[in-house]
Amino acid sequence: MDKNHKAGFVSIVGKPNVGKSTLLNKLLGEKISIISPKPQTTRQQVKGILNSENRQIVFLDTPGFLEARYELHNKMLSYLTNALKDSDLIIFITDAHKYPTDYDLKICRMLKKFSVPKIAVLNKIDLVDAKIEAEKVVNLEKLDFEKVISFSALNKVNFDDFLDTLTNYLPLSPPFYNPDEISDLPMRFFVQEIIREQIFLNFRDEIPYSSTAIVEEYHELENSVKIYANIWIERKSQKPIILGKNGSQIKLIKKNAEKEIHKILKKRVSLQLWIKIKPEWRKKKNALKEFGY
Ligand SMILES: Nc1nc2c(ncn2[C@@H]2O[C@H](COP(=O)(O)OP(=O)(O)OP(=O)(O)O)[C@@H](O)[C@H]2O)c(=O)[nH]1
Ligand SMILES: [Mg+2]
Repeated sequence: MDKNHKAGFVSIVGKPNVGKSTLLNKLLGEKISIISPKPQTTRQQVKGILNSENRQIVFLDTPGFLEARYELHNKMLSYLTNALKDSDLIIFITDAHKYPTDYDLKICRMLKKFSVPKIAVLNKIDLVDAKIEAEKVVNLEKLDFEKVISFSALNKVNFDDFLDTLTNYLPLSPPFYNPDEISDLPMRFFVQEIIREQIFLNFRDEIPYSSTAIVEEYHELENSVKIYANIWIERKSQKPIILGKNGSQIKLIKKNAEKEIHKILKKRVSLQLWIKIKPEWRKKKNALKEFGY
């Protein structure tokens, strides 16, 4: 192994909906983490590994920082703090259109506990004019960051310089993971996330937040994959909404999720979905454990 090889953990933190998962996917050039226009899309720590000859950057996408209202939120916050504990570098990301909110400032205060270097990213600059962008950059520069960088993760950004900047802060180390891997999470996890993403994209109000998906059976053959999954909801009244008229909504979730899974596996995908009810699962420790949170 090259003695100049660098490797380390970089966590991406910020309030919900600022573009953490979008940034992770753009940096990796692959869709690892699900994205939706709604806050609280990411619920767990999602690892994405960027490999090149001289470096391995292990990115940790985290759930957006929030005030815990349910046991599920406590779990989400624990994924966030665990990621921070493991980090060699922290990327704090914020929305140029909204910064500074109370939550942004709360996170910045919380980050002070972690003595590793921190970089601030002002994201979504496509939504503000240059003057506002400059003002907000100056504001962030007054805080405890080694560097402040602004861009729009949605647009074409040349991330090479950004990655070099991150690498500067990483220790000399051999890789932690097999350099052929982009994540250490199993395909079942990605399938569950893809189903959840479809629920976030296609339903409003409480439905996305009351839902989770669990793969019950996963059979991968040479050219095809057969998956059985349950969508868990909290109330009986939510079932007809997810089903839709003549099953139109659940068929849409199935069709879109199959397409997304196909993109990853390049195999024929058959996904069977069932709806199940567990009242108030977000508040119950046992249910959360059963659902992998
Ligand atoms: N206009 C604009 N939208 C963006 C940009 N980056 C991300 N978004 C959008 O912001 C929304 C939230 O993006 P996510 O990546 O899911 O945000 P997140 O921070 O991971 O959100 P949580 O997982 O809920 O904490 C999505 O609709 C993205 O398409 C950007 O640079 N400009
Ligand atoms: Mg996210």
